[in-house]
Amino acid sequence: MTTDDTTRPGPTGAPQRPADAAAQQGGRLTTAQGLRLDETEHSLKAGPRGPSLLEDHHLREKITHFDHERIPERVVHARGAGAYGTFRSYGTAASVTKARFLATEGAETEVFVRFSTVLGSRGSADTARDVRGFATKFYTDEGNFDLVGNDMPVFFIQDAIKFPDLIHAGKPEPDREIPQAQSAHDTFWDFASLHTESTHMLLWVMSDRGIPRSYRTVEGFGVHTFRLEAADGSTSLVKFHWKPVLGVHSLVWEEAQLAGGADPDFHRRDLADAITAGAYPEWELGLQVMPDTPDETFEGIDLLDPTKIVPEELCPVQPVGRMTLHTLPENYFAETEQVAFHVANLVPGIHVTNDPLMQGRLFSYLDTQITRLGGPNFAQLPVNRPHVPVDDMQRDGMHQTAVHRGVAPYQPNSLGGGCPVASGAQGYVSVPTPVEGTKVREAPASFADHYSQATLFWESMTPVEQAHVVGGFTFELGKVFEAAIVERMVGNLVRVHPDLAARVARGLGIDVPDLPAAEHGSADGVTPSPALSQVPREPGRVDGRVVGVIADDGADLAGIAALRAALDEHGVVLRVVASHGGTLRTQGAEPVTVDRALVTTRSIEYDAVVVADGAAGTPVAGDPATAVLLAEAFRHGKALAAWGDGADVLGAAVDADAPGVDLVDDVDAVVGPLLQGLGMHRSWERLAAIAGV
Ligand code: HDD
Repeated sequence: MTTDDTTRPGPTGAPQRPADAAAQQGGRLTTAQGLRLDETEHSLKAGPRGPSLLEDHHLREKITHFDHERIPERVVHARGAGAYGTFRSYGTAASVTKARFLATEGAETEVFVRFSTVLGSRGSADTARDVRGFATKFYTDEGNFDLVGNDMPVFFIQDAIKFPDLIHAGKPEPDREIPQAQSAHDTFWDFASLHTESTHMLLWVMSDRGIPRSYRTVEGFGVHTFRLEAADGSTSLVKFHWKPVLGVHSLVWEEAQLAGGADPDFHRRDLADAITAGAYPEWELGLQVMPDTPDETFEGIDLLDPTKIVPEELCPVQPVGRMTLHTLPENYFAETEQVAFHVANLVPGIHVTNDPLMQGRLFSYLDTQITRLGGPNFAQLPVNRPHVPVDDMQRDGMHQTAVHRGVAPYQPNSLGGGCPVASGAQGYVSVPTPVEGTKVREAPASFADHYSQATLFWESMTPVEQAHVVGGFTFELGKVFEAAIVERMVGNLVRVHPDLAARVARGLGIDVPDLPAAEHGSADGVTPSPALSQVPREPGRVDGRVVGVIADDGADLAGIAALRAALDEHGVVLRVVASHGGTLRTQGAEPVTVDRALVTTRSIEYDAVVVADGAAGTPVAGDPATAVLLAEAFRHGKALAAWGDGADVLGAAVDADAPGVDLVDDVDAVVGPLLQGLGMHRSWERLAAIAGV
């Protein structure tokens, strides 16, 4: 899905590379030692037909470097895309934290954000059903603060010691190394069904949240409860939330699967195209602030349990600042691949809690970077370097790029004038919380509640969203071969809600496991949280959305120009889809550039599709690919419209009486319904009818 009107379409409508993209570092080709080379086409040989010579240093240097171009991919979150931006504080957080980048009104802090999937390898498809990582590095004037979160507010496990088990179960199975980037296989559901604390998270992943429309439309969550400390020393327990200004939107499952094949870079491309076109993605950062009580609970919810949310209706999210992503990395490897986040990168006023998942993470990130980035000096890489002076006493090690001066990298010293000196109370001081206890391998009793919030999530979904959750479980469990695993999992779903279990069991063609009534999940006593639903109550922003218009030579090109102008006013991008690339011509009208030929496109590229007057009877109307495109857009709940005889083409492919399908006489009448449809993201009524709910 692209908003890249700055790039011209190529011969078949695919965008062309900007002209300046060919520039390298400089004008002359050299070796790594700066020696100018005569050429790089032929190795040095003993005669044109002779063997290559060992003395060809250029050949050996070039190939040796190439042989070592890859570094280990991240053990999780290997596939990602990033961007730089700016965070601007509203100053409203000053009452709860002394962190300057939050507490100071108007303070601007540079950030780097990396979005990711969790399970897939670096080259896997973006639209796999999965959790999305949402990691933000704030280069604050007090040092780097990393908020290493996800697009879901809970997690599969309550204790970091289970993380290797979770990931071993979710990654491709060890014998054949399949399936790639998918949880729809036996080992994942074996673990998930036996490890019932995952159930709440499973509902999130099987819901529409597991297949976001774009990185620009995901929420972000710090997941854990943090302890914030204000300037007066008072503390609160806080959860971080990122709210996308464009709203929270998802794909539908078939769309996600199609995108996985037709455009595996769907989310990466979308982020890059939006930023290139100046449609900068934005999020508001918000806090749920709860009292720092000795039992660390809020309204009975254990704040140290990362499988629990605090519903926004119980504790509203208070906005504290806004982040705008405006600059793309120039080099994927140097920046997006080498960025290293760490939950332990904190600044004064922000502290960790004893959440056992968070505690384990405090160890893991530094440890993994040492392997992944080849030693302990990765903080010197440009993308990781703080934007404040660094005066540490770390020395040497692999890939040391600093030339440290002086002879006294130790404390106390007199040879270095005592420098660098510690800052005392002006530095990072841990909140003096009391710690005592008997050594045990145990969880608190409240962690044993594995179902109540899964039920809360289920109850908070609209019927069409519930149908999608059922579809998610049915698909994934339908891919599991071991019947006992499927049965065990459906039994767990009974504990969430018997209706959910019955519908999944029906889809799988199995009986619902017979559990004692006392173990059945129930909506009794559950107060749904409407904030968890993604169905918009009113139309949201439409800028950056993409409308495809189907046309061919002879179509109403003046109408297309008028439609483009009308949509442009709302920041909506129009793309002309035709039977061929190049240009469309109609007598008496200005020619129109084709953005996508049918052969290079698929329905997934458009949020809405329109058929132009004059399209009937043309090659584009007769091509079966057009009928497929329209039928897919219809099934995916997208706004559809046609003017003039375009109605014949649309009406032949889809049910023209269905909600969100508008056949009109004049192109002007297309605009209103289109904007309404785009603002609602989907025709929820049509999706509900398709799902039979
Ligand atoms: Fe993690 C990467 C988020 C639990 C161990 N994690 C990683 C990234 C994100 C998260 C967004 C990618 C960062 C990037 O873009 O470079 N992880 C989470 C969240 C968790 C979580 C929200 C639970 C609330 N993670 C978690 C646990 C452990 C790890 C419990 C280990 C005990 N995570 C890692 C890691 C990674 C990582 C192995 C892999 C690459 C990296 O760190 O830099 O250390």
